[in-house]
Amino acid sequence: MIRPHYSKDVAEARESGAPLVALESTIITHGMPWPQNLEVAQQVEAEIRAHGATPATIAVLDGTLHVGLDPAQLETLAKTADAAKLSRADLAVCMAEGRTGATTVAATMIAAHLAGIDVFATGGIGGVHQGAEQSFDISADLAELAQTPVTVVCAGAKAILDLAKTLEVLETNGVPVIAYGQDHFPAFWSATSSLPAPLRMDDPAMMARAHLMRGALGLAGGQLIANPIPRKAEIPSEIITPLIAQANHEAKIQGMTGKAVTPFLLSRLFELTEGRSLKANIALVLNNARLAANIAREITDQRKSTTP
Ligand code: PSU
Ligand code: MN
Repeated sequence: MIRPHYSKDVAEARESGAPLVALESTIITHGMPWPQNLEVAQQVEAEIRAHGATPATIAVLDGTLHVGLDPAQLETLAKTADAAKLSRADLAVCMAEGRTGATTVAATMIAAHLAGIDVFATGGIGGVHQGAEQSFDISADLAELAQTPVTVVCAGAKAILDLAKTLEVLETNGVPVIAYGQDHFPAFWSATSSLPAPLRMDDPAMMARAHLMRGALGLAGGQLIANPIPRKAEIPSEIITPLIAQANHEAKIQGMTGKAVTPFLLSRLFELTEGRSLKANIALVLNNARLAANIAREITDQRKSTTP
């Protein structure tokens, strides 16, 4: 197996068995505009450190798979306007060709697992797009959750997706979807939705226990933790719903397909909501970073206490 390049911090944490939290980089290159993308990436890393874990931002730089970026590398990536978007299908090709790319949820899970990292924090996952019955557009993130044993903390999924179908596909593929502290599935901008969450947990220690239990059962695949956006940062649905409809309509009439669809919708929503979506995004990503750090610490502690 290939050995990724570890940053100094990540290498030290791995050696001492300290808790680590993986972070994706597509949110930096294709999810937020410069320079807020860099500021948010730095804040998320700081939040994970403040909660007792080491952040490991994952990306491919000039063909090398990096697990943990130093501050200069993070800044370079945030400024790379033409970075590729790497999902499972693209990762090996980008590395073979010596190019630079940012990892999606799917590719970040692959790299995290390779590095022995159990927990990964992000904003929103990819899912089943609206109109998927025509377009067949279903994110590779869902298949990855079904096969790679990493616990992914997100704020649910954006309503650019069909949330009900997304939950159905996750259920079909045996992915536990666990809402944190509430009975309903959170919907990224909104703390709740009309959809009941398949599972609920109120304690990060139990999420850690379930993660270890899946491993002990030899089950492939990860867990999806759906952590609601803090209430004070929510965007009311009467504001966001028509803008999502507009963005989806524009994607359709412009003939967007494949991996271009999600980045197009994300950047249109940033434009359409102006500052508001960015503020909400920052609040929810930081909230996810905190929960992920707590789960990672619990996993480390529970492993120690059961290893003789
Ligand atoms: N949804 C968001 N923000 C994001 C993404 C999705 O709300 O940044 C990014 C993530 O990297 C996710 C990817 O893994 O888009 C999914 O892309 P696709 O739908 O093409 O699989
Ligand atoms: Mn897609």
